[in-house]
Amino acid sequence: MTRPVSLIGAPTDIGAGARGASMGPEALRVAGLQAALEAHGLDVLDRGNLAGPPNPWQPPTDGYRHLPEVVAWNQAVHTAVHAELDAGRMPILLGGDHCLAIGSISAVARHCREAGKKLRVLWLDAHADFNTSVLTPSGNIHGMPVACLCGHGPQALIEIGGTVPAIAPKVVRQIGIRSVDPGEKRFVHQVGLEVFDMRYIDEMGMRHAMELALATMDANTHLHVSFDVDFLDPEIAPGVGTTIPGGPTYREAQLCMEMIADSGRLASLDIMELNPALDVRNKTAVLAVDLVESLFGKSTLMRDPERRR
Ligand code: HAR
Ligand code: MN
Ligand code: MN
Ligand code: MN
Repeated sequence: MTRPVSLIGAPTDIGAGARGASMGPEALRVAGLQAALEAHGLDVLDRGNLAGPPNPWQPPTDGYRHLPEVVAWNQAVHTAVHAELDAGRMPILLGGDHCLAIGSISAVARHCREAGKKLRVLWLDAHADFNTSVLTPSGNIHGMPVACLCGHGPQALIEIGGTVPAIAPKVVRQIGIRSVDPGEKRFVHQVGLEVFDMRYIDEMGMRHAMELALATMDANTHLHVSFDVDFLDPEIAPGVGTTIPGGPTYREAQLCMEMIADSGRLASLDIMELNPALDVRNKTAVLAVDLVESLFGKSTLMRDPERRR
C-alpha cells in the first residue's frame, strides 16, 4: 500500500500579489481532502496549520516583497515537511502561495541526499516562477521559487535546506506554462529548464508531454509534484490570484494526474495558490481535491493489467 500521508497547512499569502491564498488550507479541508484520500484506503493525518508572521502588505525592498516573513514561513515549512519524510510519511503541503515551495522542495531535496535517492520535480503551473530580484516585475516572491531552489536568490532563501543550490535545474520538468516575463524567459533558457509549455501541449498532447516528463525515473526516484492551481484553465479553476487563460482542460488535467499516479513514484506534493476569496462556492477547491484523488489512483476503470499495482 501507499505510504501514510500527512496534511500540513501553511495559511499565508506572504509571497503573492493578491491576498487570500492564506485561506487555501481551510478551503481544501472544507472540500473534503482528507476524507477523499481515506476513501482510497490511505492513512491520512491532518497535522493542522503552521504558524508564521502576518502579511504586512508592503511594497518591495531591493526587489523583494516581505523577504523576512517569506524566510520565516519557509523555515517552518522546511522543518515540517522534512519531519514527515523522516517519519516515513508522505507530506502534502496545503498552501498558501507558491513561495512556500522553497521550504517544501528544499526539505525533499535534503531528504533525498540523506536517503541516497534521486529527485524528480514536476512543476505544474501557468508560470515558470523563475524570476530574480532584478528580473521580477512585481517583487512577489511566489514568482521566484524555482530560481531560489536552483541557487538564484537571496542568501536566506537559497540556503534554507543547508546545501546551495538545493536542486539542479535538470531535475525539474515544468508543465502547462503560459506566462513568463521577458527577462525570466531568457533566464529559463540560460539554465536549460525543461519546459512543456501550453504550445507544446497543444501540438503534442498532454500524454506525450507527461511521458517525457516522467521518463527516466526508476525505483530509487523520489517524485515531488508542485501543483500550482493556476496551472488549470481559469474557466474551471477561477479561485486563484493570477489567472492566465488557455490552461489545461478538465480532461487534460485528469490525464496529467493519472499518468503521475501510474508512475508509482509520487512521494510528496504541494497544493498551492488556491485563493478562496476569488473562488465561486469553493468549486476550485473541490476540483483540486478531485484531481488529487486521481493523483492517488482514483480514476482508472480500464487500467492496463500490466500496470496494475
Ligand atoms: N511572473 C509574475 C511575477 O513574477 C507572476 C508570478 C505569479 N506567480 C504565481 N505562481 N502565481 O506561479 O510577478
Ligand atoms: Mn507558481
Ligand atoms: Mn531526512
Ligand atoms: Mn502560477
